[in-house]
Amino acid sequence: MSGIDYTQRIPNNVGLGGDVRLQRALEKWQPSFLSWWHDMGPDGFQAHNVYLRTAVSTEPGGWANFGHVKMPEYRWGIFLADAVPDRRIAFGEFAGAPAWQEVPGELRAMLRRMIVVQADTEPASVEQQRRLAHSAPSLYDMRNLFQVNVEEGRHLWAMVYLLHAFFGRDGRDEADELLARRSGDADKPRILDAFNEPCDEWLSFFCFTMFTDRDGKYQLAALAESGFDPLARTCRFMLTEEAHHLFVGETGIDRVVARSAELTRASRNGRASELGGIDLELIQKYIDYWFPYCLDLFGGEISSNAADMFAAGVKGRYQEERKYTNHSLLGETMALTVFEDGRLQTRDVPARNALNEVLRGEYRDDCQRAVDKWNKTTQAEGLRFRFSLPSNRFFRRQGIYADHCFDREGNPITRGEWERRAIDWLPSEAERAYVRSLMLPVTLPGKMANWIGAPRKGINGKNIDYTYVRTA
Ligand code: BYC
Ligand code: FE
Ligand code: FE
Repeated sequence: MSGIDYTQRIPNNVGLGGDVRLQRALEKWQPSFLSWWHDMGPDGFQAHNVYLRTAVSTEPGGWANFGHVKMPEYRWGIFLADAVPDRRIAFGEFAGAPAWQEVPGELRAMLRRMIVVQADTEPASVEQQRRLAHSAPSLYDMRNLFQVNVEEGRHLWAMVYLLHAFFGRDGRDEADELLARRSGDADKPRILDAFNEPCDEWLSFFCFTMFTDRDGKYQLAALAESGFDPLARTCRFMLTEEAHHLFVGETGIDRVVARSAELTRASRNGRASELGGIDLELIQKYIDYWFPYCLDLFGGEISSNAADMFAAGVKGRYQEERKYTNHSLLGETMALTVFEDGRLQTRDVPARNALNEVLRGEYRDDCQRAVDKWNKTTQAEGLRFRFSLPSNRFFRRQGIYADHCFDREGNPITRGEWERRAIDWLPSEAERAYVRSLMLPVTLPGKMANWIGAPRKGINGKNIDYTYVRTA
């Protein structure tokens, strides 16, 4: 056991080399992680050399070391963003007190639950994406998929570090459970709904990294405000990696839009599918499918959990310290649109109970910014087609709208009407089958599948036709 150079094998800035208890816990968990990665990580490409970025330190540039590696040999590290000297809790009942370096006893269950929910999404996404490489539209895209996958693996490590280092026996049990649940499994599913949805073709992958990883950004940012300092610092570091995942999703969709627009113009009937592309209307349907799933990830519009977490100083708002001045919210209210007595009406809710909705609002604005960009792309192609986001009430399965039916604009409709019209809004089986039929692998360096445009540039200064993935 001793004699292992921990800085080499598990790059870290948490003093792993000098912490025998933590070493023991991680040494037990690591083989299970590797066997999970082997079984549930990218299928069929474990022996390939992939041009990946590895974080080896938190120094400037240290988190972005590039080189070809085999994924099972990736050095999954444990990093906290630099400590803020004399950091204070910024919000809630304990505002002004020194940030916690250990878990306060009375907040133990709440913090553990939160860390487990966050942790669970990381391996879940790898499982959802495990077969995608077989149909990658280019080597560039395949590499980006693998980059996202290994980093979600590292995010799991980051959360498991917290469980092992701060939660004793039950933390270790939770860490084991994280490798036992499986995305989409009937008996042991992942915790949150969107992480049990299949993601088996690339249009869904781009929607996932655009919309689902973006939920990750906002949740991580809210946890980066936490009074529990190790959690805050872990999340701050994870956010540096997350930016690339969001880039993959946003520009991925933009490249599909650009190609679809080009094919639409070239076609005789004004449809990209005539020339083997994806119709713009169908891209909109995929957005309308994934976006509501991701709105669900923010939890209920009215939530006592959210109120408790804010009061306890465990989970703040997006940029709590920078953007807000009132960090208590006691006595404040927020107006929400609710569906009661058969109609939409406005109701004032205690502000702390509406915090999921506040975060969801920030998220929606960010998604709208991306939609506006895609619309610049269709406009530049001279097309009138414009994308939009559906109402926050459309197609929800969590929160106050979940038990009612609404059309895409958010107007209440009957269940019968929903069943008749859903097919106009969401991808049909035939449309999904069509998208899947386009997903033929393209592995010649620099070449792109017909349904997607080329990226503007390659990775880390390399050309687009660089061999980002190669056989050993
Ligand atoms: N599916 O009070 P409520 C990422 C449960 S993504 C299933 O309304 P709360 C990533 C809820 O647990 C970021 N269940 O909600 C992205 C609660 O159950 P209990 C992940 C759901 O608790 C891509 C009950 O319903 N991080 O990192 O205020 C790739 C009532 O809930 C769902 C986090 O989520 C759902 N969608 O908020 C890789 C941060 N929604 O407690 C990675 C940590 C709600 O009654 N999590 N429920 O048994 C949280 O902050 C909160 O738990 C939630 C829910 C925002 C998820
Ligand atoms: Fe992640
Ligand atoms: Fe991510």
